[in-house]
Amino acid sequence: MNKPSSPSSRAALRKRIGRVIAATPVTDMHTHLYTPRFGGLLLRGIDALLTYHYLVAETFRWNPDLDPEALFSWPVGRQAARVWQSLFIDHSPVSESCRGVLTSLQAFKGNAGDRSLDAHRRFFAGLGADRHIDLAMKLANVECLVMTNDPYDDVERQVWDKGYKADRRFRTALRIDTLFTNWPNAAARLNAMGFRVTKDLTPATRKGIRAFLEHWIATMKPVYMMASLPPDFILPSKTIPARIFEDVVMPLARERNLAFAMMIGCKRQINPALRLAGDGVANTDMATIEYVARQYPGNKFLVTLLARENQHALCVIARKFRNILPFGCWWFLNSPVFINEITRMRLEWLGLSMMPQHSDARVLDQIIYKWNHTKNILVDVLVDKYGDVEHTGWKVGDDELRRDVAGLLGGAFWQFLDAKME
Ligand code: RAT
Ligand code: ZN
Repeated sequence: MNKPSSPSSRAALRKRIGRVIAATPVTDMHTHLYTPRFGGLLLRGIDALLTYHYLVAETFRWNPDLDPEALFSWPVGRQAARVWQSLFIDHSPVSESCRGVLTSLQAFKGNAGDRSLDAHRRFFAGLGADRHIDLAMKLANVECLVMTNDPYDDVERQVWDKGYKADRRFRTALRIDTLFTNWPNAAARLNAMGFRVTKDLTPATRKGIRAFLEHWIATMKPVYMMASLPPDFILPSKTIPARIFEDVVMPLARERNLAFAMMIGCKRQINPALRLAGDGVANTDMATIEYVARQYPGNKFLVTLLARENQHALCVIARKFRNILPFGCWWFLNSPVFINEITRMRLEWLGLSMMPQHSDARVLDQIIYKWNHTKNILVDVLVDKYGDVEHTGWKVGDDELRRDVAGLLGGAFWQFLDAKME
């Protein structure tokens, strides 16, 4: 039997891995952040951090008398003050979302301990958007943020229509949920945008949808297309969303060699009163993923699933199909207990051919905590994995370590996007 490595060589390995992870720039492959050109769509600063929907959901738990409608009607500052009082002052902020606020504050200010919300507000008050982005990216060591760009979003579309100016810190991703979640509405709005479609999926309608996608691919130059798909999105099937996916989206994605990101497992609005905070989780039908991987070997799929129960099956499918790249610990799975479990499982079954994390940040400052918390876990996990390898006498050199970590923090994603399947 191999002898376990001595504590001192483990400590040395931990130091090496920690240094490499800290020094490696990150590509954050899915966020809800925007360039300054998108104005108010880019959320940042303490009030936005506190009114993040994860914290809003927790706040209602301590405020049984608070009508959600009332909270949402308040100015953001007042909402933030209630969250601060309930989650940071009346109780200690131990949940992952609360801890995240503190980690971000600590990175900016050296210490998050101030109980005065106004003191934290003063810190952010003087920061312009550009400087704020640079600072947050530096503190998180993120070199590239992939936005989520939805042509169905009227506010966002106006920015594109006026002319978008690329920003070297950001990339775009074309989000098309609406085509799959509510076709009658999607069709009406396509017509309003000048793309001729009818509610039946006639050849002319397929052409109209394709023209819409081609227009937005040309305008946005996305690095991938994406959709969060509802639990009842099953393939193959005769439903209109399924036909749009197979007849229109797949051929176009293949022609352009554009990966399609499938985010599955969100059960929208289980408590509609909570609005953005009202979504739940549902298991994914894994046969749908098997089907697309097998049926479309020339297409590429970035896949993240919301239910913990589906994570093992996703690893197994990715072992069989190289056109599947599992990514991230999404939303309700982005907490230490699950990041630890899922990252270990993926490394054990897929090696380094996966993307362990994306931030899903909706507020700029969140990139700091989301990456800091993940990197801490990645150090633990990699110390175990490289430690096990080194027990055999297979010493991992610094160059090899840097190569591997660069892959996990972005390289595997870019390589997958460039790859031609078949
Ligand atoms: O993680 C989140 O904040 C969710 O609200 C969603 O944005 C989800 O990530 C999505 O992209 O649909
Ligand atoms: Zn998201």
